Amino acid sequence: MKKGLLLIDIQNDFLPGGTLEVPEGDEVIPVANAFMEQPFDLIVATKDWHSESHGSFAATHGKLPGEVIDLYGIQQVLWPVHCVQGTFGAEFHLGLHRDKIHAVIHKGTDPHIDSYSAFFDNQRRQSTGLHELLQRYGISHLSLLGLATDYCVKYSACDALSLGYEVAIVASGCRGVDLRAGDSATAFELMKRLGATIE
Ligand code: VGL
Ligand code: ZN
Repeated sequence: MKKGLLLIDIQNDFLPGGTLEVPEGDEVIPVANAFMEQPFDLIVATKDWHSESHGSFAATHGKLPGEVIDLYGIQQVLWPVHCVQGTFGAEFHLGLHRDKIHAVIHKGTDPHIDSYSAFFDNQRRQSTGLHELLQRYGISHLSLLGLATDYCVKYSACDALSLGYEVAIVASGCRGVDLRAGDSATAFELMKRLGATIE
């Protein structure tokens, strides 16, 4: 049984002071660092990695963050500009022990579609390459933590479960956006109902 650790979007823009700051987002960093000391067979981190004027940005549409639009046939919550490729906001937090990370998966690069999941875009058309990578290393068990519980962690966990992985969510290493109060709690419930363990 081979175990992988998946660190979701621990990037400056999702941390306090960032453009899409997740409340208490910085509290996941020590948890991530401690987990990276455990004997995982593969440690993968994702980066939300948007083009300028990405379709998920409110400014791209002259709208305000929080509005919901139809983006090429699917509902899209509009966000502040965040994690633009090559900017400081898209970098991992400096306190994250990046030397322990074996591979980085970029997602959300296509300007026309968002990608909350670490595996596929929101229409499940394009793979990010993560599943192929995990298969190559024979990984069957995944521990997940990072940002944000109610978006990228949730979507990544759901895809991992549907792909047949055993999934453990490290709750102490996750924080949510909670646009609506309770979104993160609902996300934990959903992940559990679909078969993840919450630890
Ligand atoms: C995320 C909103 C927009 C996330 C990414 O990492 O959860 N949320 N882009
Ligand atoms: Zn994003």
